[in-house]
Amino acid sequence: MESDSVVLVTGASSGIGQACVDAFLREGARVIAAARRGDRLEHMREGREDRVLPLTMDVRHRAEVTAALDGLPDDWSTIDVLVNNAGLAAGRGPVHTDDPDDWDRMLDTNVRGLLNVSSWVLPRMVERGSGHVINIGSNAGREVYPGGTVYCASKAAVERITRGMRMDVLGSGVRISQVDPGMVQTEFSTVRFHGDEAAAAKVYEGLTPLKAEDIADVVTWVASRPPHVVVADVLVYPLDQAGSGKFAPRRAG
Ligand code: NDP
Ligand code: 8X3
Repeated sequence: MESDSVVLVTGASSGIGQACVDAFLREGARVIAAARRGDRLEHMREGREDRVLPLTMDVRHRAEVTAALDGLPDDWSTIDVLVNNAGLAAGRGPVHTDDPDDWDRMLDTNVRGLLNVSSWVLPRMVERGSGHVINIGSNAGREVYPGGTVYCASKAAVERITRGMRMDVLGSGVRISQVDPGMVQTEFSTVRFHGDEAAAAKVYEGLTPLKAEDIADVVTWVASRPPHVVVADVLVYPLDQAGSGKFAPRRAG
């Protein structure tokens, strides 16, 4: 990755995305930080106005995504690296009792949202003959667990999209990668449990989960390999995890 590259990070207002913004800035990049909560993005920009460009958009709505990206200032519109990170889980119940609105939120964000953003960025990369798309999947895309049916399906779709994209752009000079985190302590569980902080905190009790910065380190490493190298995919677990729902015995304290 060249210094002064332009990196677009979706889901930049929190967790892994926010950590990616900081990590890419440390690498010398300029970062377009995209999410729905524009107030947070404005806050992140403070003191680094020339290096961070907030972009408020809901990735679920293609017209909104297209309008936001069409409106980028000229010196920000050539995107060198896209980190498709915006995503969520909603609900942790069995599929037969889940709220179908939660399915829509997950599929619309994790799958259609990723495609909506890529549909603006990727053709321009292919036309230029350079660029790098890094999709954030999950260990949950590699296996399924009870109560995770639709979330796991959405992340399995991300994995198929990553592989297919790489085949589709083969020969164009564009790189396609995927980073699959295991358990990372972010706002993910608060969102999943619809704002129930106590239920969210329980997920991480007695374990040492990954930090968002651990994943951002991997993402910037993937992006900074020499141009002829494609890190196709990386799975990152905390020490205490060996699969979906497979954790070391919980320790007290
Ligand atoms: P957070 O909840 O902390 O961050 C999610 C980010 O996605 C927020 O910035 C949120 O911003 C953004 N987002 C959600 N919906 C939309 C939308 N419709 N349009 C635009 N932005 C949206 O969670 P994480 O940082 O943990 O999650 C980041 C990614 O990592 C997700 O794809 C998640 O599936 C994946 N992941 C997380 C793991 C974990 O254990 N935490 C493990 C494996 C994968 P805003 O609400 O402001 O729009
Ligand atoms: C998030 C990881 O295992 O909670 O992608 O589904 S898990």
